[in-house]
Amino acid sequence: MDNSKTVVLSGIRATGQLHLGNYLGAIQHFVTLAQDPSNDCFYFIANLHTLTTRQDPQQMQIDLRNIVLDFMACGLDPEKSTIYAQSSVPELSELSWLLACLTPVSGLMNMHHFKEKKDRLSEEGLKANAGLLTYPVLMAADILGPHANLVPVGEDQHAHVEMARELAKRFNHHFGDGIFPIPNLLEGEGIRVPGLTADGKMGKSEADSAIMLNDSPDEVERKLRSAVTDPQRMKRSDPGDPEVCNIFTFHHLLSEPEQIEWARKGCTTADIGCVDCKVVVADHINKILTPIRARREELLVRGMDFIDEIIHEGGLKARKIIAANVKEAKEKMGVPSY
Ligand code: AQP
Repeated sequence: MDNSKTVVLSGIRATGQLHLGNYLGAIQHFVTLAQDPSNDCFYFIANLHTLTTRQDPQQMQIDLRNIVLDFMACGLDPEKSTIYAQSSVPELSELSWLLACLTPVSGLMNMHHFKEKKDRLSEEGLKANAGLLTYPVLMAADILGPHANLVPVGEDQHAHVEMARELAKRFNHHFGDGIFPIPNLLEGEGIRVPGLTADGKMGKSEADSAIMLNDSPDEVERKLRSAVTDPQRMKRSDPGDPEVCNIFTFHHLLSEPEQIEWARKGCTTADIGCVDCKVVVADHINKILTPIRARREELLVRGMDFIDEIIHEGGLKARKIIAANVKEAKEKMGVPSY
């Protein structure tokens, strides 16, 4: 490993098809960062994290392969980035234990992500498992394992990266300066792409509320057409409030400033209807998805065996690097392999 490079790391759970939120919040940055030769990029499928909420062995393996296919359709090159499955690196679970012993339980219980997922499970009559509680510790191991410097993630994951930073500082303070680099988020706020339905989020398990990367142009238009807008705007002639409208958030994410102003003004004066706004957003989304769809088709012609090969090779490479770092961390903590 070339120590002069910036180590970039990020992961995606194997919980379904990738969606526009994954692309805009994370994958587009993966692709840009991977094009910079001063970066060494590690992108993985967090299949151990998947187990915290889903435990369907066959489906997880299908999702994992499809995500790697989509990574490549979005423009990642396995020759330039290390693409692997979390489960190929058992040392991550070992590091997670070391870090868990430095983590107060209260901090984990207060994590917004934990509370939200726990509530969603309880709505389905299910209980949160201990893995869900310790999710951020395993994520810290994912980040600190390859000595990551930069972690491109959407806004929902920022608190987890903050915890990884705290754990790196705590570890270094107790066991030796400079053992783990302190990982940084990408500069800027981080984005959250909203869902399309009233109470849904843009997530992998919410097909109606999310635009999937493999949705057809017609599906994108259909989903946008039925998306919620300002609930107070009942008729075309009613002025709307863009600040409470998810479609306006899409304009902020995808449109040029003049078009954002057109949408804001047109909505508040009732000069344009919600359908006018939605047509423009659907068009922006289809422009992003068209080349991804085309590349996925090209890749699929090769079958899926080459995807297995990529995951296998990436796993070997990532494991070699991470295992050496975890060995050092164990030794510093006084628990070497005897
Ligand atoms: N809506 C989003 N906006 C911006 N970024 C997002 N990300 C996810 N959703 C949005 C970013 O994508 C990366 C991987 O996300 P994940 O696999 O942890 O989350 P998910 O796609 O929401 O999948 P879940 O949690 O597995 O789905 P559900 O909850 O539907 O079961 C991260 O960088 C994340 O920030």
